[in-house]
Amino acid sequence: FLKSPLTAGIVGCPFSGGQPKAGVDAGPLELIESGLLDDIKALGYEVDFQGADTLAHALVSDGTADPDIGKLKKPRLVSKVTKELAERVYAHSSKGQLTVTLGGDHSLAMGTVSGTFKQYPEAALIWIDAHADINTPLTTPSGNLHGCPVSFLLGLPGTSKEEIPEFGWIEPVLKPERLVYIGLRDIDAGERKILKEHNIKCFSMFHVDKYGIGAVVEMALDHVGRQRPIHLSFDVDALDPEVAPSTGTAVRGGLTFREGHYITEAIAETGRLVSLDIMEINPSLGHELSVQQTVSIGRSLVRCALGETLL
Ligand code: Z70
Ligand code: MN
Ligand code: MN
Ligand code: MN
Repeated sequence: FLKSPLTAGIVGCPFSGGQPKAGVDAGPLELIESGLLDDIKALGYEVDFQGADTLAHALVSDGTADPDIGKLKKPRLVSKVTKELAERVYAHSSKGQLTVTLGGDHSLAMGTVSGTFKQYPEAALIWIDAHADINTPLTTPSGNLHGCPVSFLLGLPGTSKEEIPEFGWIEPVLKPERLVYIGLRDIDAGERKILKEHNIKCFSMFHVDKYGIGAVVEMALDHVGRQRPIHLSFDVDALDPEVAPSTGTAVRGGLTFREGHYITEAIAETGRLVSLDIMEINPSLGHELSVQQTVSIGRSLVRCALGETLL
């Protein structure tokens, strides 16, 4: 799917508006400053990078008020930023680049997945997370849009143009059978119902323990189909908090360092990765060592997804 010379299109998204904690917007710059671009070049990729603040202009408030819509918080801001992001991701994808989006909170996936699937309508979405992020405007307990991106991409009830015109630009590009989760362990009641109703394949931490990460990734790839382009959306809170502490909603009992990396390596091995998100690194949470550790793991996940450990 990708054109040679292999080029990584890097999109930095300093955005925190999909959740309440400040600081997650500093994730992209920390990743870049730690040397991520040189890492990627060292792997043999050309790098197409527009700046750690690619979306900065979209983040500048134009002064219009953004009251809640139902429970949803900052809906217009999230919509505006993710729409812009979708266009950026599509611009990279349509040039045959492997797009790497650095978040920012996970509401950004409304944009990344929209942009990727515009170029690759038959793609599969592999979502690595402690959370399912599949709440709808009707089910969300928190109103935080980082808990909702998947429902908009699937076009679930409550997300349609008619019901919420503010997000009318999002096309329901995703089919439930092309979506698979790994790492889940904190699901809301409404989400559980949606996952069941739509028969969405979920590998929770129970399954990782039961089958081992190797078998889980094989089953995940079998489920979505082995010939499809892959969008990998990686929320670092899928990892255990002892491994990646600097994130907004840490949940105990997550993926080990190796399990997290194994996922990215196995997907690199397929040769079908077209788009990667690294989300929810918050450098303002935890002590300096925690932050270093979390940024460093974000960076190594990108390297592994781009093939570092394949010989
Ligand atoms: C909860 C909600 C969430 C990330 C927390 C939490 C969602 N299900 N996602 N942290 N990354 O508010 O909808
Ligand atoms: Mn998430
Ligand atoms: Mn999460
Ligand atoms: Mn939340």
